[in-house]
Amino acid sequence: MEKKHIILIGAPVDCGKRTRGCLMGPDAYRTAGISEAITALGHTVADRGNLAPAHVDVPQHGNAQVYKLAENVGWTQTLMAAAQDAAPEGIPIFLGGDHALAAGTVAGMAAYAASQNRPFFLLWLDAHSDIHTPDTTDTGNLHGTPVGYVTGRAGFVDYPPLPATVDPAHICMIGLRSVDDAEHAVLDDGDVTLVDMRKIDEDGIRAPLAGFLDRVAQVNGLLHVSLDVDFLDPSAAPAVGTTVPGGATEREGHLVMEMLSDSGLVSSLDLVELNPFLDERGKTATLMVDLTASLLGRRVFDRPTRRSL
Ligand code: EXY
Ligand code: MN
Ligand code: MN
Ligand code: MN
Repeated sequence: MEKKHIILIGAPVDCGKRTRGCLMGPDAYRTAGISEAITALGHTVADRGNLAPAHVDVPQHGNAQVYKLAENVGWTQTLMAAAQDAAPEGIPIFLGGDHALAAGTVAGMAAYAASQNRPFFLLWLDAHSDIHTPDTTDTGNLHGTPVGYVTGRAGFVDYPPLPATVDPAHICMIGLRSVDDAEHAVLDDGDVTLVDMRKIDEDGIRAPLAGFLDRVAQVNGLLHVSLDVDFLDPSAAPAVGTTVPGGATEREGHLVMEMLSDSGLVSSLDLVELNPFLDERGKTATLMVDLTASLLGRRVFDRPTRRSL
């Protein structure tokens, strides 16, 4: 496999929800040996350490439920800049931190794609669609809103203006099994490719993913992957505050990562929602590191890949 330069960026974002613990995520991945796993595959790694949110003052949002808006906006600013700074140098892997971080990472990578005149695509591996806005969320937990922000939905008035919005038709969500009514209102007749667990039960995970990757390849797209721990079944990945039973198996997770690796299309990766406080002797952190290694070329047997990462 072609050797790459991987840039690890710690994003200890814990403001996207009220349950604390994701702030320990980046160091849990380091403790689980993410750098060593990547260099063992022949890649080079730069660890940029943990970032901190920009300091912004924003008024209280009209929806009184909204939680820690200023900190979420500050993180979005920081990560949007960090993504655009890192992307030209290699493959950024954002070590979360909760899914609120994707507002900044996805927006930043979409801006980078625009600067390269390449179409931007997003693969959302998650039990949830995270397409709320600050106005539609019932919980006020902004980790349920990053897709709403990057697709340009109204209601993100205090967030940075988007250099480039993400076309819903360029988003594929796999693993869905917990979608709120206000999210159905956007998704049911929308353009996001929806692969819920029922579809995976019936058709497997390979076919829908292969179809999406073919679409990305046809236009030489740039693909950002956002992997939420709760995409996986809680029995395989218990260390997350928003577990939903009936998730993807460990092998389905590896198949997704191996197919992504073979496609050669992945430009960047979020690892989000790991809460080490809820883990079982590092089981979940280790699985997420192993999945990252599969994305970066780890195989039991070498196979003629169609394209390297
Ligand atoms: N849809 C629910 C909410 O808006 O609070 C649950 C969101 C869970 C978000 C996690 C990151 O995927
Ligand atoms: Mn201030
Ligand atoms: Mn999520
Ligand atoms: Mn989720």
